[in-house]
Amino acid sequence: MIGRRHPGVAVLLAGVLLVVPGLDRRTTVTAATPAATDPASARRVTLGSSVVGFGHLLGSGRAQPFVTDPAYRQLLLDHFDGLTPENQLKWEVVHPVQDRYDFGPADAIVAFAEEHGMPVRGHALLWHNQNPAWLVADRYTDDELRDILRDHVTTVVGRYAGRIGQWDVANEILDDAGNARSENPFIARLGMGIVADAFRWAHAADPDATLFLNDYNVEAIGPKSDAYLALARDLLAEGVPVGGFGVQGHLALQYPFPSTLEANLQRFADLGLELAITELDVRMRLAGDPTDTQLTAQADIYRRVAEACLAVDACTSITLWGSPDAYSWVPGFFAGEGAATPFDADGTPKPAWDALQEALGRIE
Ligand code: 9MR
Repeated sequence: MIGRRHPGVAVLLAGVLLVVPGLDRRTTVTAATPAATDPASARRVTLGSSVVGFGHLLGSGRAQPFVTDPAYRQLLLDHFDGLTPENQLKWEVVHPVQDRYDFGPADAIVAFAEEHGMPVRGHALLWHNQNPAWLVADRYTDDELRDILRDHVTTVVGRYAGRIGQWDVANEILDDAGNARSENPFIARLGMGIVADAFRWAHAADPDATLFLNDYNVEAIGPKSDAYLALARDLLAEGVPVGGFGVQGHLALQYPFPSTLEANLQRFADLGLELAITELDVRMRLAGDPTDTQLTAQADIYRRVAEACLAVDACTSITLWGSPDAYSWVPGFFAGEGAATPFDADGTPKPAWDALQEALGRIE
């Protein structure tokens, strides 16, 4: 259904199954017994993790923990309800050659998730990064490029129809000023109309999947989130099947907390969209191990994000990006920063994990 108001998370009795829109179509998530007096436990927000390291072509030295590290797979099972392939559904992995798709890495994760009753988010169909050389070689006519995208969206979404409940269809398509991102190879050539096409093709391939716009630096109310709000409103007015807005949540101790997060989520919810925190992590500058002060401040940020999501009925999931710290993308991208996930390098929970659990009403 287009632009529908999601019903929120159905609240049933303690210990029975709760329904998470979009993420629950083939699986339900067993609820922990909520404390009757705790408002945070009035509904369950799906807590997901990205799955790192398997099938990622860039960064050749990278570990492949999903394949090689049983402790990592156990961490996923012990702590998370759902999974997002971190790199395995990006073009460079899933569509490395024009006439060949490689679904092996994504299939392995989706099968693992299904085996364990974990819903899967799909990431990402239209993005400016991690595109294979053949795609960005600029040797196609506009019509050919459009056909290539249609084939990709149709094939990838179609393969997982009924199995991947949410897709980040358009990822990071606006810059920080709120303008169309010129590095996006499809938008650069075909204009913003291609975004609507991508949503329509994805919807045709899996009418039940919830289709998201997704970006970073959109946690707070500001020029970029304003532009997304306007874009979402326009797309919905045109009947484009946008169903959700994903706020990535790559936060850092050294920057102010986005204190308008809840209000920002709510205004997208008011359009009828589902909300998700899609890539949460909280990095910090390090000189050795994190200090207790840093760990406490980090825990506070995780807690505040969870509280903001819980405060908005249409916010149904929080995905942590790349837990544990050993497998986080952060140190490779921000020199001198790290410790961004709620689990230290060997998978031991940090104060941030307890704070997140408390905020979500999963522990007292
Ligand atoms: O975590 C991903 C990392 O392994 C990749 O090397 C990187 C390449 O661009 O992408 C990372 O994930 C990104 C996500 O797909 C989109 N939002 C920003 C994330 C962090 O860069």
